Amino acid sequence: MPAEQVSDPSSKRDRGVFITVEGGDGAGKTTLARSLAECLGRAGRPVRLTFEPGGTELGVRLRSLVLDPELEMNDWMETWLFLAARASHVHDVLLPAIAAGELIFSDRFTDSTLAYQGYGRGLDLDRLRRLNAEATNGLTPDLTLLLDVPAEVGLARTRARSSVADRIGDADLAFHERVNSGFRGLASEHAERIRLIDASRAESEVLIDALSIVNEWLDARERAT
Ligand code: T5A
Repeated sequence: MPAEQVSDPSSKRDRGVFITVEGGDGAGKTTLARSLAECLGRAGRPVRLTFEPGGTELGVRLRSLVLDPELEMNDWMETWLFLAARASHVHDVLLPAIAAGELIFSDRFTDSTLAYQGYGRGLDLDRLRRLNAEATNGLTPDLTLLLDVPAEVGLARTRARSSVADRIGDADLAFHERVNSGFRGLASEHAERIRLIDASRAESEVLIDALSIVNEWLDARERAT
């Protein structure tokens, strides 16, 4: 497997910063991304928040298809829908925002495909990596915050919030446990990019850790340029 390109802050003086927030269902990604954006915005670092599957009109429509429990599809069909949503997100939102020098937080990106379709569904990881690279035109995040929470805790959170079923959230516990251990494996494989955060704690504690990781990374980038 080719090594992932390591983020070099000094080479990115004029471009934006692309940060992803990843984790299993109900890990608290959306909550954290919003709070981070609020804190960083108040500190004079405005953030663009976006998400997958979604982020564009096409992405949002594909999201409703891929999560629809009434629709039957095999695991590769599911993968292609996520990848199509990603291609649209990269082309229409991420690349222009990076070129414009923005600070971007995306709720999920390529690691979700490796964790859910690779480790969760059992699809070939190298093929998924190649497809991710094609869908993203080689774009990799500068930094990834991985929220780690036991699968049953995350699922209990999402089910407490809504009883509406979705094709993936409703998969069995063993599936979500494979996804979580896949995410942890990715964090060890890409320790230079992925920072693991214990998300079983209170929202405020998760936010403090995440904020300190992001501020440290941004400060290091500023010092290097
Ligand atoms: N998917 C996605 C793939 O299979 N492959 C892919 O390539 C991609 C991109 C949809 C599904 O698609 C799959 C993964 C998903 O199954 P999604 O919309 O991001 O993706 O789905 P979820 O992860 O289910 O999103 P959720 O919004 O449900 O979870 P979040 O964002 O992790 O959690 P959040 O912030 O909404 O919080 C959930 C609840 O918990 C509370 C919140 O208030 C909320 O009620 N909460 C906490 N409670 C206690 N302590 C904390 N620290 C808390 N943080 C949040």
